[in-house]
Amino acid sequence: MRTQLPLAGRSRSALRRPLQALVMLFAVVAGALAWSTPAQAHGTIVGPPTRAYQCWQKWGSNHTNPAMQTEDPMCYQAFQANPDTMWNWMSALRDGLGGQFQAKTPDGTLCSNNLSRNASLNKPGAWKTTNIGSNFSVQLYDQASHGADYFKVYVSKQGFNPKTQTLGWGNLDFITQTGRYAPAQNISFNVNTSGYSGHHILFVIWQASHLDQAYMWCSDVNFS
Ligand SMILES: [Cu+2]
Repeated sequence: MRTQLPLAGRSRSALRRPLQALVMLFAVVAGALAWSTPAQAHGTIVGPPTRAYQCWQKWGSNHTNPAMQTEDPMCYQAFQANPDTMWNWMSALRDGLGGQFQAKTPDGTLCSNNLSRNASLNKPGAWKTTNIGSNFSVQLYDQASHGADYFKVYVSKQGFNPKTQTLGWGNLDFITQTGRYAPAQNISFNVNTSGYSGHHILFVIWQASHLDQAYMWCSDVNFS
């Protein structure tokens, strides 16, 4: 037995090298997946941009700029509360709501989709607005191409003030529910409204098609 040990040792180390290479390759692939998965998993409304997406677009590559505090206090407080809200602008989702959006989303948590990690998005204040007309298009960018069972679109009532009031279901006018959309990275649809002026919250629910997975967001718009 003893005389065979050196031979056994050699063959073991000869085996170890390809095994080590395989382990390293696996680690590299797993690391790449860990980085790319959050950024490719889901989507958001990019037009008019949702609160987190707009803050990510405007400040994501410049989020340590002290000017944000005075130029854009709402994005500033969101970054202070949790930068992950912006990095994961595509991940404002909950599974298994069964269409019970109102029952499972308390007043004051609509803009965060009742996700505590995104609570900063519910804060009233001077969120930057996107100018739109009474007829406008809503654009979803979905890196995962889930498709849509439907979108539900609401606009905050005329007289509701997003700068001072927290959004609840009673503050919304239901505008429309769309039909189904096939899986695609970009989905857009038109919305017709009337009677709105000034700063409103556009509230959109996306019921994705691959699972019972619901997204909710607020976009700040200025009807002009
Ligand atoms: Cu997804």
